[in-house]
Amino acid sequence: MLTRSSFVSFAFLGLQTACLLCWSSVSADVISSTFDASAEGWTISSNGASTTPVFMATGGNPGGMIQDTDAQSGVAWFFDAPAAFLGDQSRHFNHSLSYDIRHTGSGSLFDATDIRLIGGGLTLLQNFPTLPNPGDWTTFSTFLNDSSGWQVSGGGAATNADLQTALANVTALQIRGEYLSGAIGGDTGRLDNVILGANTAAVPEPGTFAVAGLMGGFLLWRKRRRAVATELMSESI
Ligand SMILES: [Ca+2]
Ligand SMILES: [Ca+2]
Repeated sequence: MLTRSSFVSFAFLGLQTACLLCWSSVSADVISSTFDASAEGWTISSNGASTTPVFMATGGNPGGMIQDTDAQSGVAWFFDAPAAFLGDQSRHFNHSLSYDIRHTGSGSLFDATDIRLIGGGLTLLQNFPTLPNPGDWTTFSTFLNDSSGWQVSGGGAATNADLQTALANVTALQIRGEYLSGAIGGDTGRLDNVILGANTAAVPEPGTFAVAGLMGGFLLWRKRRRAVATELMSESI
């Protein structure tokens, strides 16, 4: 027979499981390129005749990486993501996007758009306030929400609705590969560890709030119930 205390235990176990599912669903669908054995379908844009990156089996962060060398003046060139990062990425709204960049060559670095996310008729831009450390791997990371500095090309700050529209049908995801002014043929950009969906933003999603609220309520109720029981027990001694 299911006693009251065992029912409460079952209910608590259920809530714990529900919470674990909330968090584990985030890491179950991570998309990544670590270039362990190939260029994984990445291409190059806005770099003159160069449209394919060079795969390097070593020198990455760690292991393999991809790179390309500046072949066109006037615009920064981009690494373009393959099909795995495109299409319906709605589930990654409010999730993280990160990657590692390393560039070679000496000279002054220039500020420019770092990520272009194109989809649903929108081009969303991310311009990080920092530049890669010369000669070192530098990790760049953002979240796909309205609190992370995304801008609509030709418009203002991107809203959550803009992010959701673009993510519903991503047609291009581009990461800047060029950071040095001038130096055609002399500066090389390297990319490793592109990871989409590894983390959620600090503010929990509504579903998580609901479960957390239920758990908090239950724990408060159980604490009060135990306090009453202890009080009754001390009175009976
Ligand atoms: Ca690697
Ligand atoms: Ca350059």
